Amino acid sequence: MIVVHHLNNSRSQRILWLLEELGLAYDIKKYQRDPKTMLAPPELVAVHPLGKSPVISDGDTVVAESGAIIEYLVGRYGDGRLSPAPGTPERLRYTYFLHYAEGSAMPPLLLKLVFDRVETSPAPFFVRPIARAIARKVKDGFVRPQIRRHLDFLEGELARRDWFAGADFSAADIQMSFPLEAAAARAGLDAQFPKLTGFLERIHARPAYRRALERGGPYDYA
Ligand SMILES: N[C@@H](CCC(=O)N[C@@H](CS)C(=O)NCC(=O)O)C(=O)O
Repeated sequence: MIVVHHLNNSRSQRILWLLEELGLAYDIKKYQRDPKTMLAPPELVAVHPLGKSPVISDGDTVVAESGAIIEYLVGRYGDGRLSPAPGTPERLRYTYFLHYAEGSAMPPLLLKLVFDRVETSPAPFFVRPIARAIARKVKDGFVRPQIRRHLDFLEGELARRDWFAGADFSAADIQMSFPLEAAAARAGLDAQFPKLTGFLERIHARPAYRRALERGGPYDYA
């Protein structure tokens, strides 16, 4: 039996969604973030040394890292579903977006989250203005323009084709959902980007997405 080690409000929602799309049976082991630090509880370290989610186990096999989990599940159980045929331009785009989502899209979004916190966290009065000024400088000078560049790029991609890999929905769209949901929640992805907001509406309407939400529990990014 496949077990998903699922942290509330996290990237592991994508894995539940993939399993629902593939119609596979699975169990969920739920973990709650610390409400103050938002970090995962230490029990996750027993599953994988990094203590992050998602992680899955499938018998004795443990797989961490969303992209690797998606490749593992689609390769082992997909029977050709949710991934374009090898050797095609669609397959190359599929591979690209599987890596791009975590390797390129998430870092500036994570920086935004961190510097938003620096700006708003309580600090001694003599440190506060300096911390805020640094946070603002990094966000204005680097983070916001980077996020804008990514969103413009992605909007252009979806202007050329319906889904990230090509004409058909694939697991690359599942992988891309998290950075886009995060950008919509806190980084300016709005109606200026009609292809991207349309993408989010289309994925949120998928029955498998809805089922995954029911099983996974509350998810703020959606
Ligand atoms: N690139 C990794 C990122 C994993 C990751 O950072 N997961 C977050 C949840 S969205 C987490 O476990 N955060 C809690 C923590 O770092 O303690 C992946 O895609 O699997």
